[in-house]
Amino acid sequence: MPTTTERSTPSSTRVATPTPKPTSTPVPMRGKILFTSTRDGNWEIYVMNPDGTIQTNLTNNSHNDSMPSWSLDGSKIAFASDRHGDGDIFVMDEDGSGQSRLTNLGGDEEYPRWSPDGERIASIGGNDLYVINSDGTEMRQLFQGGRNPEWFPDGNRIVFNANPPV
Ligand SMILES: [Ca+2]
Ligand SMILES: [Ca+2]
Repeated sequence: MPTTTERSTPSSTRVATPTPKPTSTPVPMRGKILFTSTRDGNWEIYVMNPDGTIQTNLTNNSHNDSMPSWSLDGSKIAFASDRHGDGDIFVMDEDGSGQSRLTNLGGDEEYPRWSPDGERIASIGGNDLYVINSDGTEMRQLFQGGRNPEWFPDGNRIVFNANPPV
């Protein structure tokens, strides 16, 4: 008489639920647009939603505020303002609070651009290319005769229009 042997099958194998892994470091997306306008009588920096709603004047003074630049994480805005006579670089929080002056050269400083790590700001002062720490320290001239600086994503290089004096 045949004997039946019961095969024991392994009880259900537990499959670990895979933990989703981020493919890259997420960059905060604030979904806001910075722009400048003279609609209130002089140059001001505004922020609005991408659909044009909730337009807020962040500077709101009687001097010219322009050339806004987001830090990569969206928490800070660098900009140029002539509120102290000539153009200087300022930094403010994303809601317009905490406005502080970073530069004080005799001429106009303009075109501020954040380094990718938020530690430095490139700008043009008197037609020369400068880099300054975002806390206002260690301003250094990098090149005589330059415009329109932009950082490479690696933060180690800056591209700009060279216009050296003749
Ligand atoms: Ca203004
Ligand atoms: Ca200045």
